Amino acid sequence: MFTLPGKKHIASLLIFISFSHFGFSQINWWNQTTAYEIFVRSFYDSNADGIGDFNGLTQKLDYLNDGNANTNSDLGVGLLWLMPINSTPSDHGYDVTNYYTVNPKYGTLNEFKTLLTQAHNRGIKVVMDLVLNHTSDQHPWFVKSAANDPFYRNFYRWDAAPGNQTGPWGQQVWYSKNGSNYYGLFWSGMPDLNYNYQPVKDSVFAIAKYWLKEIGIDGFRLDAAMYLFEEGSILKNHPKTIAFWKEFNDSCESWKANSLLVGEVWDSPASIKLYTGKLDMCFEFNLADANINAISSGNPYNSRVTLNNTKTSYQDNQFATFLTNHDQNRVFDVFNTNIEMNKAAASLYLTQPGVPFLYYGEEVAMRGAKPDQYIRRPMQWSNAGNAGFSTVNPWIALNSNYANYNVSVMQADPNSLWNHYQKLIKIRKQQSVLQIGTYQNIISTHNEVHTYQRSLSGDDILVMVNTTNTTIDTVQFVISRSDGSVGNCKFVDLLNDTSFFVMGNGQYSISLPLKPYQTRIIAIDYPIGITNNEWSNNLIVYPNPATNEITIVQKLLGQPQLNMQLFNLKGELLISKENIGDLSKHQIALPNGIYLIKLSNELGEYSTQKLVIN
Ligand SMILES: [Ca+2]
Ligand SMILES: [Ca+2]
Repeated sequence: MFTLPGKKHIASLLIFISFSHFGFSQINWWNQTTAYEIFVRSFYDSNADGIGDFNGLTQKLDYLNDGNANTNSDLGVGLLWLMPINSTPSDHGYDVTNYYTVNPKYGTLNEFKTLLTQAHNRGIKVVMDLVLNHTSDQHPWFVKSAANDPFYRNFYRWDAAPGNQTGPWGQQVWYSKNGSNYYGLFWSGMPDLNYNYQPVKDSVFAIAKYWLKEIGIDGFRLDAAMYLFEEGSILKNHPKTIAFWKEFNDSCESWKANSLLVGEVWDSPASIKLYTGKLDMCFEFNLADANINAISSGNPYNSRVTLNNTKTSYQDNQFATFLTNHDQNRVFDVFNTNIEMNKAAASLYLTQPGVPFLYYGEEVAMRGAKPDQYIRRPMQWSNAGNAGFSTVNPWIALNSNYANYNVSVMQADPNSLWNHYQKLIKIRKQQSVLQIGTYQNIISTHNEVHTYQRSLSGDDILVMVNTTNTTIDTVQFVISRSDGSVGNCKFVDLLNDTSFFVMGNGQYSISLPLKPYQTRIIAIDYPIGITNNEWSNNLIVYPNPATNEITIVQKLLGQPQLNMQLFNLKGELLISKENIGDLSKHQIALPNGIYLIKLSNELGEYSTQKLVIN
């Protein structure tokens, strides 16, 4: 069969669809987008009280994604994870006092609904943090429980004599109150719910149903998902917890089809694996650490091993990737404010398998190291007063670096981290091979270059990230097309907008330079060799090698008119002629070397041959 770009893509699509029916390749909406984690309190303040709010976020939706694929002024993310929006006495919101109301400092429920509608109008999905392991100690459930209310007493775990049991990381977990003790995994202000008590399960199922069905949220990020059940010394990943999530997921699916459940299981990959097929996906903390470490240490080995392991740990691409989140020191601090390192790390997770989650402000190099409030400071929009976040002093001080590191300044600089993120997100959006393709490490002459191939139904993308601050003159390696097809290929560097041809017959020897921390994302275009079909077998170019004139013959009679194009090995078009007839001569006044001559017709058929001039 001759090679024809249009047909290839139709064929890809058919394979793609049929595979998905047999579970070989999952295509969920969350696999087709990049996500963005937002702390509403710190995103944008619309009413001059120093606190970010729903209306502020609505006003900034066009920054996140304006719904128009042709503009480059937006970041291009398609899924928002909102940190807790429910009523709470705290700044962070992970201690809920009412699961049916929103934090009044963020706005009203109607304002939240407007945000949701406006996001959906732009093709943006929204999931919210759902904190089910514990509540605030000010939640009416706990207040009644502590007061020995007969119905609510068992909503929480009480023990008159718990002994000296400590938590999963050795911390205090039992706190005394009114003559007994309650269990609080994280701190005394956040008592754990008792999931062995059926009314608790019923209550949280009703909450999920409300937000999915009544309000129209697209899913939940599940805080502390491995800690629901405790029994004896089993304080995490209890089999009952795993079973609970399966039942919860099935119910959510019945209330809203294709709703997303993404879990925080901050544990080893072996533990996360327990949730495969129960939750839709979990955050891959191990891979995040390995990718950051690859850039910090200049050695991507752990990242390569971790990525290999994801193939057997999870269903294809069903895990969430990131660099850091709201619980970790910001990545710009981790890299000692080195922008090129930050770019390289961004390149990794945005070209690897999984669903990437970008923590707000990472794209403008926001700084921050713990305590928690310092890694959740106001978004840096511009170098105006209060970084454009608010017209008044914000709820917490801004980062001192906002004058140079903000959306306005960095959007205007084509080499900024912001523009790097924007390009990566756009390339990922355009290339389904990056979203749901397979992953394979490529061995090269330079172990410090993280080199890998993503493949999907005959489409291949090669990624190279230099994890060091050293210039590398040539990185050499050999790759094959995943579908086994042969012929010369055009390699298109999607990030740098350049292309080159590589001659080969199924195996391609690549040799490329890399600057410090440079990324290359290279699409391997369809084979353009002499195709083995009747039409191209009857196209003759001679002499070859040639000196200054070639003759082109189309031997079969009654064929469509031929067009001829001649390229150098960089893919630059040197000569182009249309309707050249069945027998024609062409003067070729070019330096000695190797060229590619492409003959095509109006049916879209084409054949490309190597032409040597000497
Ligand atoms: Ca406000
Ligand atoms: Ca618990």
